[in-house]
Amino acid sequence: MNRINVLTALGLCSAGLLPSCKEQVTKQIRPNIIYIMSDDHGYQAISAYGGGLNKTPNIDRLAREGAIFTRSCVTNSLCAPSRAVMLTGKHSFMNGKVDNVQPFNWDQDNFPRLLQKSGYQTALVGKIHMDGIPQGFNYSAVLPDQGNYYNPDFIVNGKPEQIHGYVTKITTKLALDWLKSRDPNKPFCLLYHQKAPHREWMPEEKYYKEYTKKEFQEPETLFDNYDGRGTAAHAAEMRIYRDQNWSGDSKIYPEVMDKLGLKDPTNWGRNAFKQNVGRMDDEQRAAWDSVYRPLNEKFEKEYPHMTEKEIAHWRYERYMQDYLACIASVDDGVGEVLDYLDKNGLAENTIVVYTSDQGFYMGEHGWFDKRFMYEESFRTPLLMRYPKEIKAGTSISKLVQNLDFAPTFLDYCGVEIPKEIQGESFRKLVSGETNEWRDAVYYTYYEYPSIHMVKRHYGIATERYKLIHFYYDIDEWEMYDLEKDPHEMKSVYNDPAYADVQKDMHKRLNELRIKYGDSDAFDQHYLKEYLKAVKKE
Ligand code: SGN
Ligand code: CA
Repeated sequence: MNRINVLTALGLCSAGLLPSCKEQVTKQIRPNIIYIMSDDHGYQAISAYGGGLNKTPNIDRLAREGAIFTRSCVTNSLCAPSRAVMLTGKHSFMNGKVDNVQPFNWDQDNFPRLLQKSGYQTALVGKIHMDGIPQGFNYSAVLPDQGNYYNPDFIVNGKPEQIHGYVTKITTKLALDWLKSRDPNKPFCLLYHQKAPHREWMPEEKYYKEYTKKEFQEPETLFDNYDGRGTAAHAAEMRIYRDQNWSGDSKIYPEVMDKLGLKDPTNWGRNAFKQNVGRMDDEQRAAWDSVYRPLNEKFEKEYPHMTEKEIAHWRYERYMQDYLACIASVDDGVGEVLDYLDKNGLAENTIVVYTSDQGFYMGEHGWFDKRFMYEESFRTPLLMRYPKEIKAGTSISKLVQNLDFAPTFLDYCGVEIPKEIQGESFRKLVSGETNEWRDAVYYTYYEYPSIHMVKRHYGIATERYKLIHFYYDIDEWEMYDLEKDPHEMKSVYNDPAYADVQKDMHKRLNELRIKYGDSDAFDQHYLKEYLKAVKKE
């Protein structure tokens, strides 16, 4: 399609029939973009990263036919802030969306809008987690807030609509429907954002049938006691064993909880469970019960005789079964979209990116959730295919960030990168044209006090070291040597052997804060706004 258009344009050009023929040709050969983002998908759960937990054949295709980034990371490991960074190419303290609570200002520039202005058709499908009608899109079909797994509500071009079925499959269908209905003569940019595998993990029927039979190997640090780290790791409320709830997370029916005397003081999990399965129709509910009821019955019998360790293992496995089953549907969706590109001759000229809004803990340090600047949540998967420029089998270990997407896409599409954008285009890095790249990144996290109780922090990561400052109701520094301590088990802050490194890391952190324009005044401002906003909720 694109080639034919180009030839037609060239024909017309040589016949002198088009006034601005050079412009026409460049416009028509501009690449398409499909930016796929899932929610809370840690790199450990993508087989191309070698974790061994599950198989993601379709996502892996992107690595095989394109590039895998082994140290791609976020600037702020939380959903809505990460999305705001991705759209604007600016750090949280610059785009204003520092946490999940405060509003996002859609009036500022975002890369889809800049592409749209330059002739692209743009669409956003799935989770965006920001109020207001998305701006910069010819079509949007988004989930309100977190969205639901079964029979979800969508907001289609501003209008609410409930769609029957399973959210991951619906999101894929909406994306494909839009691709099929677009104007084939214009380049396109599609943001295809899955809600899965966000908590509380509710898989699709065929996959809960399969995954509830699976067993998983525990990570080395499942029984971490946080010695060697500061107050923040101890205080966080994200332990699978202690902080996941029985009904919402582990899918133990409220009546079974009652029989076993299992507690849920706030009823959060019970309500979530009722709400989640309450959305199902009779058929969906019967299918669910055919698998989860026997599982509950088995647990009811075994629980009274289980040791603490056995319960911990059970909870870990229950979590992994549902979490990874949700990812299986996400992977199917990627497969369908790649098939569509193949069948329609679009694979060559379309940049396909797979990433997540942040990483996630799968039992490392005993945790689930994210937020911390520690590796599992700081890093996020990134795979990218663009046969025209990226060699199959490329692996990039440089520190790229979600801050870089906007400038990278604008670069590929020949659109000028606005000055206020803080990220950098990694186009030449991934094509192999250069190996020059930044060697340190800056991180901020603000949402505290809040669910999971991860303290406010900011920090710097280089390829080898990481320096983090936890502040607000504590004032503690931590530093890690990732080469010697890849699981970040022991802070070496104030260890005399690292005195020089520590001094240098402090200096570099200050430089980054100046470079990106961060300051204590910003912290104070956002803190005030945050406390005001949570009071209102
Ligand atoms: C919900 C989840 C949390 C999660 C936040 C933010 N609890 O509150 O575990 O950290 O969303 O996630 S739940 O019981 O309601 O599922 S984010 O990805 O949207 O930032
Ligand atoms: Ca998320």
